[in-house]
Amino acid sequence: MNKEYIRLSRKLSLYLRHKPELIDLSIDTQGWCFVDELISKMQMKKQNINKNILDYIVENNDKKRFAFSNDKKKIRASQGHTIKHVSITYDEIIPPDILYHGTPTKNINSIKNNGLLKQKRHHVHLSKDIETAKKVGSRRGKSCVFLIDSIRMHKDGHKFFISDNDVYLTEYVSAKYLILDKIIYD
Ligand code: HQG
Repeated sequence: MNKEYIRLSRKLSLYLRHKPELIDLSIDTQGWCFVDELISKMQMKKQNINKNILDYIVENNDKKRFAFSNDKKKIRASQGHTIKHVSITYDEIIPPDILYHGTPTKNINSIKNNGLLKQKRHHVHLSKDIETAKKVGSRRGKSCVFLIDSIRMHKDGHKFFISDNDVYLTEYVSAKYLILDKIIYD
């Protein structure tokens, strides 16, 4: 994807996950907005976008962050929201035995003490493979990967969900479910 499309993709994340009010965009509780409205309101902000470009970005986005509704009239980010009124109904799943969470090394002590918190987002985000977790953690510098005993969490009654783009989601990971002797350092 060229630089201009990556820039537009970041704008889409901003509007669809975090700040729709910047372009006066209406988003429903499932995260959907109308494609026509999104395009026209981005164009009003002088963003060079149209239906074809949007299709291309949705199709080629590296993490498949965005999805169209079946009738293609609506679009949403599949996960990662901070918008208060959005509460997507995700499919509840039985997790794999182990899930992974990448994080900057500066967070290690706090995570060991307090567990994994969802911070501003609506869930704690977990990955099913180490490589993806490494990428997530290294967005903000030197990082490490925590292993999570997700099957024990599930057996203890904690719920897991999966987004359309295969991100594993849960409300909170208590420190007791972190496998501390297996932290993976870069
Ligand atoms: C950290 C990207 C200290 C947590 C990725 C993370 C993901 C703690 C940060 C998605 C903590 C929150 C989400 C504690 C958690 N003490 N730090 N007790 N508990 N943290 O961005 O998981 O590219 O909200 O480790 O692929 O990094 O945007 O969460 O470092 O799926 O599509 O608090 O964002 O997707 O940061 O990333 P974030 P995340 P996109």
